[in-house]
Amino acid sequence: MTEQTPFYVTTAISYPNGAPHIGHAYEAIAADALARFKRLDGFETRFQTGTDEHGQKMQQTAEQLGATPRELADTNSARFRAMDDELGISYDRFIRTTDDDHRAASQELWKRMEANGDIYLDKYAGWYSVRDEAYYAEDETEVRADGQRYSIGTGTELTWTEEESYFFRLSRYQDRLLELYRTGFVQPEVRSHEVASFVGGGLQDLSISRTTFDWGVPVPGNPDHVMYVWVDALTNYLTGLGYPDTDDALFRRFWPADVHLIGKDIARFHAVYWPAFLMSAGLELPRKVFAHGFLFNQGEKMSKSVGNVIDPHAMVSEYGLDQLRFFLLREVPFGQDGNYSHDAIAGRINSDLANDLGNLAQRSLSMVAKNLEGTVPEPGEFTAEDREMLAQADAVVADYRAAFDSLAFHRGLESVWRVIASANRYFTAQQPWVLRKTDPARMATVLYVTAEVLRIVAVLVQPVMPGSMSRLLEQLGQPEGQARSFEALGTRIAPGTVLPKPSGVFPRYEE
Ligand code: ME8
Repeated sequence: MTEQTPFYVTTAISYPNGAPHIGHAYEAIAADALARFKRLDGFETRFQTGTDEHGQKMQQTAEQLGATPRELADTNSARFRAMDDELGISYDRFIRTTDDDHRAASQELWKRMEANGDIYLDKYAGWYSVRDEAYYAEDETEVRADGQRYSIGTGTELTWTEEESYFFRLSRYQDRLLELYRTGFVQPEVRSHEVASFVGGGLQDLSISRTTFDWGVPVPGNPDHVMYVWVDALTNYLTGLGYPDTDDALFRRFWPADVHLIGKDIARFHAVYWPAFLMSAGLELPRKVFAHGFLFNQGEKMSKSVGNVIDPHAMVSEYGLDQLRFFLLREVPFGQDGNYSHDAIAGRINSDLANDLGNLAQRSLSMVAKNLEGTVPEPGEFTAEDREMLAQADAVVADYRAAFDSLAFHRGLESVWRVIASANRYFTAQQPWVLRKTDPARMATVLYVTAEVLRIVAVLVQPVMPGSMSRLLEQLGQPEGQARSFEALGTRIAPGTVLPKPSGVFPRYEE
């Protein structure tokens, strides 16, 4: 057995101050597709997601609802976890920042930063957004007609905050951070430029504790303070590997993380604060921070007040799980903003899934069932067309892998669908239903080639549509395990393989 290479992917951990929405589902699905892809591609993969439960926003929301923050967190964290389970998210750990092991991890990180001389006590006076759990400098704010002050970047309301606070010497890390951005640490490029210009503009030290509420991790040695929620939130990526025990098998195997997958609104926290904390604590940096775009509802930002927030559960019920997963990853170039609309998803279900892939499978496999006793035939000598078809399917593996490794899911899927389109043209041109009478041996070869192309497609698309590709692979006589791994892509489907009775994998969407 060859030694597997470790791969650690994380999502952002969501605020459980309300129910999950489609933006949360989008991030979970993308990270899941990446984790499944790496597993199938032979990596020992660890995948972590969860909920970010401390801070002023949680405390305030709980007060408004007449609940304790803990009750609010328990209720909504369970909803996030239920969403993940419904979406088939294959996480290895669902972390909650109220988990016992997380307090120790956050406090240890703090102590390490303190030991490095990077933490001092002073007074904070400035603007704070509870919605964003973020501090903003004066020039990042504006006063609107209502006389209130808002964040220019996010439009959230700000409150003037003045209190004793511990500070982190972020200003010390400016040069090292700028150096880091030159290595491609932040992706896509547009986000890298954004953070580099923020850091290049000069860094203020960061307020990292609060005294006006108590829902958080206590600061070591001063229980009047709780940590700024982002300090403990970011630490979750370490907690899940057994930190502070750096000899823990998980920590040794999986740190540093290969990629933190997050949304573009929190790039600053992951690309500026987080690497600075880690440098200060003397820990290795994650290899990559990838910020995806935002999903909009027909071009509009989703918000509770507009009433256009999309519930992932309703989407799954309406369209089907794999259909939703496919749509989100195929439609939106990963890293850019994207749009959801009913017409777009219904269109993709009917064209890409039902027509292109579903029909190809149905047409070819039902011919195998009817004319070849449901058994993969021994092919005759391949014609130029057969060889070309197989060569195209073989070649897509490298493109797909390259696309997924750079998180360009849409590009990977697009390349597979080009093969499916060719296979449909090939099938139509070869007319196996005519060959059935005129040249059955040739028909068998055409059906063999088509089954082999379908096998390659189904193996590749598993990370995106695990359930339906599993059913398709079942119909192609490929048992779970090794036969479905990417390593098996190089071995042709075996003549003599007995296939179960075929049934449709992708129903059409009917209004
Ligand atoms: O930011 N489209 O939590 P969160 C796409 N707790 N992605 C979206 C989105 C949308 N419409 N709305 C939100 C937090 N997201 C912190 C993270 S990590 C140590 C702490 C994404 O619940 C968002 O960008 O506000 C983020 O990556 C994730 O959902 C959780 O957002």
